Amino acid sequence: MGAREYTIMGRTGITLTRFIIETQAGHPAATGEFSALLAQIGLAGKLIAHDLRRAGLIQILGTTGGVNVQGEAANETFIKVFQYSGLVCALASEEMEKPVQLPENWPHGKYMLLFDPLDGSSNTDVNMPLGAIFSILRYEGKGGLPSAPELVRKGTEQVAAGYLMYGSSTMLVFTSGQSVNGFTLDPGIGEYLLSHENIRMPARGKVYAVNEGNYHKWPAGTRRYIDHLKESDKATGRPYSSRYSGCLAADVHRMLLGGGIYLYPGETDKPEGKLRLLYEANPLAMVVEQAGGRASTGTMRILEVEPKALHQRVPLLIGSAEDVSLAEEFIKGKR
Ligand code: FBP
Repeated sequence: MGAREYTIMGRTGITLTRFIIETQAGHPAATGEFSALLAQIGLAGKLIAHDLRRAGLIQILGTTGGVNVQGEAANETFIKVFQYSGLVCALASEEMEKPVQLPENWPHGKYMLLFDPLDGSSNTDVNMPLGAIFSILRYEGKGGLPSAPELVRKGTEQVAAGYLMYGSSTMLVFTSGQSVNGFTLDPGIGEYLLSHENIRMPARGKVYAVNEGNYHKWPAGTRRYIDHLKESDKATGRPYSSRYSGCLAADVHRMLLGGGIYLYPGETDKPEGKLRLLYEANPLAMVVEQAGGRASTGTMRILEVEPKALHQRVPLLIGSAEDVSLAEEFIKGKR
């Protein structure tokens, strides 16, 4: 069931809160903690969207003296929304070297939240799409707060993941391991309404997103794959169109709805690429896989990558299953 005009009839158009309650009803053991956590992410999204919409007006330009003001502001918002929420026992941001210090003598939840507070930072002062990406893990440890190494977990251990997208409208898209659903913020009522129910990704697309400015830094297999996409061949829908927004969340959102592939490949002198495994690749890989797509390093499934460090980077190929499989063949030198 793809995206469709949301109406009040049927499930589309229902509020995020009702959707979460209905989903929770299917989990008798649910304590409501997870629902509250998702609702808090929605709140962070509303607050940041509000700031971003006014940014141009109050002249809060993206970079002042090299400091990513909006990235820091978004980071602060996530921390304010969660630090005293009692919903998490660990909070780690892509913007911070170490996890956020949570107050000791304060109630904690059983979830660990890893987040990229403002994705697409190069878009901040040019009014182009921005996003935020989140990954949710359950802490199984006994008592006390998890240490930083306990956040370094394989993508397959995520219990939920998703992203916020600040485009022409603000959207929250997430999965908790079953379907992928998208909610659009109706600023008039300040509510997220279900607008994209049970998103299924087309098996193959017609667009690709990559920073071709790095072409000469790529290994031969990656270059051959991008060349292949640009050759003319009606039967395979080539040439593909190039669509690179500078915001990973926005590009993946496009692929989720219309198919295609986003790549931030490894480079000959930087084989691990640019993107962060725990904050960017793992959560988006969970979303895309639940929608029928694939996410790979070029040689292995992103969610199977054994992480070694909180801020480790990983090459990322993500999108329609057939497109990612073909890209892997080129990168593995089979084509
Ligand atoms: P940030 O988290 O620092 O924004 O980096 C991620 C990102 O901005 C992605 O959103 C985007 O796809 C990519 O980096 C753009 O990188 P480049 O400018 O090197 O193409």
